[in-house]
Amino acid sequence: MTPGDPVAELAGRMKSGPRITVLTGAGVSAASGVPTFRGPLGLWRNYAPEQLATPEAFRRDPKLVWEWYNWRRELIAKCVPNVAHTVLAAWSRRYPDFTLITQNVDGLHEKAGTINVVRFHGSIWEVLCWRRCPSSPERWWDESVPLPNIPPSCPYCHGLLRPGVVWFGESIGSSVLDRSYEAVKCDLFLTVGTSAVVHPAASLVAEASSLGAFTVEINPEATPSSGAVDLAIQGRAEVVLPSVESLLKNQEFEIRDSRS
Ligand code: BV8
Repeated sequence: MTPGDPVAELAGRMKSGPRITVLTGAGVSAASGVPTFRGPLGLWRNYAPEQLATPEAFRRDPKLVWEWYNWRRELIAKCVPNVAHTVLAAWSRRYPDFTLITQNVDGLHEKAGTINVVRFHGSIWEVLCWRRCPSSPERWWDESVPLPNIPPSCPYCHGLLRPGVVWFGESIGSSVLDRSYEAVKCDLFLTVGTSAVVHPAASLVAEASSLGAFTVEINPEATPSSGAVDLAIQGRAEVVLPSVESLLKNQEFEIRDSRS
C-alpha cells in the first residue's frame, strides 16, 4: 500500500467490516454497454432524458416515450453485468451491514447477484397501469423484448401501461426513501458512477456525511459532489472497484460472512 494511494485508503477503511452504503449511477453500467444519460450517447433521436422521462411527455405522446423505453429495453436485454457489478455483489454478501442504492433502472446489479438493492428510480423491467385500474396489481414484472405493442396495453383494463420508473417531477416512493435514509446512517458511503445532478438521490452523500459517514466518490470526472466527499477517486468503476477488491483479498482478513 503506497501512502496517499486513494484505492489503498478505501481498502484500508473497508477491512474492519464497517456499515457500508453504496449509491450507483449510470457510470457503473457503462462498461456493460448501457449508455449513460448525460454522456455522448445519452441522446435518443436528439431527445434528452429530461424531455422524455416525464408524465407530461407520456401524456402528450405515449407512443414516443414507449419507443424510447422499448429501445432501451432491447439494448439492456443484451447487456451483462461488468466487474463493477460483480465486485459490489460480492461485497453485498460479505459485509453484514451493506446497502446498495441504485439510480439505475437496468437491473444489472440484481443480475450480478447483489442483495439488498434499493431501486431508487424503479425498474425498466416493471410496468403498471397508467390509470392504476382497480383490477391491476400495483406493478408487475414484464421482460418482453421487443414489446408486443407500442404503446403496450394494460391486460386488466386495456388502457395504457406505463414503465415502472420514477419520472422527473414524480416523487420517490416513500418506502424507498425510508430505506435510503436508514442506509445513510453508515460508516462508509460510496458514490459510484453518478453525475450527482439528479435529486434527491444526489443529496444522499451530504446526508451520509452529516451523520458521520466517511464519503468516497469513484468517477473518472469531477461532479458537484467531488468537493464535498472525504476521498475522491478519479477512475472508472470497472477499474477501481476490482483494485480495491484485490487489496482486500490480499489482506487476508475475514468478515463474518453471514449471508453465504
Ligand atoms: C423529486 C428514471 C419531488 C427514469 C430518472 C433539487 C435540486 C434540483 C432539482 C431538483 C431538486 N429536487 C427535485 C428536482 C427535480 C428533479 C431533478 O433532480 N432534476 C435535475 C435534472 C436538475 N428531480 C426529480 O424530479 C425527482 N423527483 O424530486 O420528487 C419533486 C416533485 C415535483 C417537483 C419537484 C420535486 C425524480 C428524479 C428521477 C428521474 N428519473 N431515471 C429513466 O431512467 O427512464 S433520473 C436519471 O438520471 C437516471 O435514473 C439516472 O440514473 C439518473 C442520474 O444520472 P446518472 O446515473 O448520474 O447518469 P449520468 O449519465 O448523468 O452520469 C453518469 C456518470 O458516470 C458521469 O458522472 C460519468 O462521469 C460517470 N461515468 C462514466 N463512465 C464511468 C463513470 N463512472 C464510473 N465508471 C465509469 N466507467
